[in-house]
Amino acid sequence: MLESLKKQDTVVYDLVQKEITRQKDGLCMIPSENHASVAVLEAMGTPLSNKYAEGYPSKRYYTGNEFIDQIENLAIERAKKLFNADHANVQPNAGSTANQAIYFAMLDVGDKAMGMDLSHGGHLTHGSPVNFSGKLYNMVHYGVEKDTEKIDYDKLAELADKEKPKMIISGATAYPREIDFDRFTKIAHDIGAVHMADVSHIVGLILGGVHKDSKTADITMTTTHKTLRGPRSAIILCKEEFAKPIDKAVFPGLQGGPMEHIIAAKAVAFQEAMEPDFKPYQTQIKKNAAALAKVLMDNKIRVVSGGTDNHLILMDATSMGITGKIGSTALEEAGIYCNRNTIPFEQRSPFDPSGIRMGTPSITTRGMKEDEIGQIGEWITSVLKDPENSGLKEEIKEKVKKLCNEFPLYKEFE
Ligand code: DSN
Repeated sequence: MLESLKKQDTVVYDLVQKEITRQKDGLCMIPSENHASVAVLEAMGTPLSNKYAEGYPSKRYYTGNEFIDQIENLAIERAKKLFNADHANVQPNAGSTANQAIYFAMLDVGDKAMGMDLSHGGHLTHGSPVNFSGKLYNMVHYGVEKDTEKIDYDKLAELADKEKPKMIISGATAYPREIDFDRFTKIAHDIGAVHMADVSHIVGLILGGVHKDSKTADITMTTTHKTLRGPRSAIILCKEEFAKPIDKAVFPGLQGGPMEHIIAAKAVAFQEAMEPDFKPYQTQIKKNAAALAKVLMDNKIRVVSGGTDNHLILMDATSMGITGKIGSTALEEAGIYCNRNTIPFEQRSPFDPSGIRMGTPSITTRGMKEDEIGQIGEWITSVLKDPENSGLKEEIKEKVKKLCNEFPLYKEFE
């Protein structure tokens, strides 16, 4: 693969190869990343990228969309089947755009909506003051409780009743606990609000039957590249009554020509998620995360909320006497990739916060299970206990590489 690129542009080729080698030789423990299949990657790298297709299947503004229409329809049909949804829009380019489209469809500028606070695990687009969502809409935030570091649904209901938002957003990017989407729906509907679920992180777990479903939500969106393991992109699923405003908000509201090569890759990923090996994969992601949380806690590292119910762990690096930045940088030097993160009731800056977030979707894709997780947890602990020790980091990096070679990735890119 990549032969033409190699011949034509060695600069780009060399950098691509270095990145492939980094992914092969290191442990990706960033919970929002994954390793897509070669079939998904191939679909993205096709001449479908050349085609403009503003509009929707059979309602395009350009000619030449006979096969593009079939591809987009296939992606729509597979998404509807996979999620048992009334309606699917497969055009959003990214999670942020999908959320923007939903707000555009359901809210007017200045309207009140409610989302999880960023430092408690919410996403930037759930109303952070530095994001369009916080600037254009009157966003009220809920969070976790100080003692449990979990959502208290009774308090959430009280806040919703007091504030009366037009829309309630459930979902998070750094919340290690199961989300009760049905409870969110009830809370929203009791006050006449719309419930929008952002299931981007946990979508695979939901499809795998190891996390509560968001099917009662009025609108669900998800990115397609995290636990779903498809291309870097997003989709919106909704009840029929919201289909028209959602479609109008995506196009012509926000986007122009959809990326049909990415839509083709989404169709491939949706099919993969319907194959028999997908559910066991999701079950193993969750088992691996639980095993990792246990090793870390056994090693006296404070894990936010005392564990995990999903694919991610949020640890408090200050319990090791370091910051999230120091810890995540030291782990990177040992070939273990994760990200620094704020923790609930954060006292530090987002640039050098207290937390480190890590997850198991990518290493589970490689086939790693509890035995490997035990070893990885010990390596993580050693590095975090002694982050300045260059010899130790080099030694662990070599061990990480050896382990990764036992669970190889992308043989096609040798
Ligand atoms: N950047 C993603 C994450 O890491 O959770 C969310 O957009």
